[in-house]
Amino acid sequence: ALLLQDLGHALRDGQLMLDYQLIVDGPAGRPLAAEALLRWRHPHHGAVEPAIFVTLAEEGGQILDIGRWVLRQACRDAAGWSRPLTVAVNLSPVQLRCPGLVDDVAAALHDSGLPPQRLELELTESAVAGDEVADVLRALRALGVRLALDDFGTGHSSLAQLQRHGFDRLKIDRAFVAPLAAADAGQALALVGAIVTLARALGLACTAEGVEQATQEAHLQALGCEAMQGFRYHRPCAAAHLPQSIDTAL
Ligand code: G
Ligand code: G
Ligand code: MN
Ligand code: NA
Repeated sequence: ALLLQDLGHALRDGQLMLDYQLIVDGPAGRPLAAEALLRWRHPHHGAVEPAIFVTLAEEGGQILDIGRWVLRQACRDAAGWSRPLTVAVNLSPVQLRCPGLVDDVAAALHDSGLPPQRLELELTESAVAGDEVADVLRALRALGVRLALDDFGTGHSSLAQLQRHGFDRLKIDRAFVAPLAAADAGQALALVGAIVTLARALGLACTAEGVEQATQEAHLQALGCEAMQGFRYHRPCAAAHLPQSIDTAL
């Protein structure tokens, strides 16, 4: 409860920040995108886990102000990068159900000058489960931004919804990527292979999350997954350090 009170002024007091993690095109490691990851440095407790404070902010309603700030900050950061990488921004289901979202996205793009096709919004399966989000997803697509389905395979998704909502990308949850490192990865290979095939059938791009090892990378490449994200390539870093990571990458 105290944490929730502190969250109320964390934004105003400059305690929230964005880290970024590069997403690359495979073994060569050429960067394609960077995902913005929200961080809270609490004055007494230090770094608070996003899994904890994002949930608190959703319950307390602060996620609307925070989410608006994330969108603006991420677009502004990306507009200043030396290469035209995509910036991926996680959206809360609460934001998706708030009427102002489309205007907020449009304003963040307009004020930063970032071309809309360089912004990719990451939504979870549960966030897009209902029919009531169809209109807002259509309006977001009309702005020209990209839509990615995050943590794919861990929630409830109907294939009909995947296609109808016009997603551009599936992000394979790291729960499926982790077992690809095992010696007996047969079942994991079959699963990830099926997801990649599904993505292709629906005309979606595919990103594997949580790639840490060469074995995982080799399997993912052989299965035709074109984009990789994970500690193997890049650890999330402060916004101020990302330009250097971009410049030293291939
Ligand atoms: O970086 P880390 O693995 O700790 O992130 C934990 C969770 O927090 C992830 O599920 C991620 O999607 C979520 N998250 C990170 N940044 C944001 C954000 O800006 N907004 C929302 N709603 N969730 C975020
Ligand atoms: O739910 P979402 O996919 O948005 O969460 C992204 C989170 O995954 C980030 O918090 C990031 O720190 C974490 N992450 C990124 N790469 C790796 C990895 O290679 N291994 C593990 N365990 N976590 C990772
Ligand atoms: Mn994500
Ligand atoms: Na994810």
